[in-house]
Amino acid sequence: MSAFSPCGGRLASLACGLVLAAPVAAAVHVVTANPDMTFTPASLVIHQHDTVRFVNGGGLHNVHADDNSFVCGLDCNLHTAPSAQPWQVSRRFDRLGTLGYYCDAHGSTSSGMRGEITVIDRILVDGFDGAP
Ligand SMILES: [Cu+2]
Repeated sequence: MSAFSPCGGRLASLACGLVLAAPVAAAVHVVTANPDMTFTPASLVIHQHDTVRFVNGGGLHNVHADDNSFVCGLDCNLHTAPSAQPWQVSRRFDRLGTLGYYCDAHGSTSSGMRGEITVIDRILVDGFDGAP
């Protein structure tokens, strides 16, 4: 309870709490490519800077972003083709908005084995945008 503590007083501790709550750790979400040629969850909402781990749950699959920002199979560099191995790849999402993706073996930019990830701003979600 030192007078010099930034979190000492009653009002100060409220302000201190808000400051400490702001940098929430980025989360990791899992999307599974399934043997029945679906992704689950097919639609996922995440916060900016969160990571999505795509996991092959069985079958010949990869993940290919509609905007070509990533194509991943065994990895996202040299081995991007659909693979039946139990691969896992992780991507961090820094851009706001909705991005669709598909499996090259079973889908396209418009149909088949597809999913979408919507990236929203953490600040707005936490209610610090000053909206009435
Ligand atoms: Cu597939």
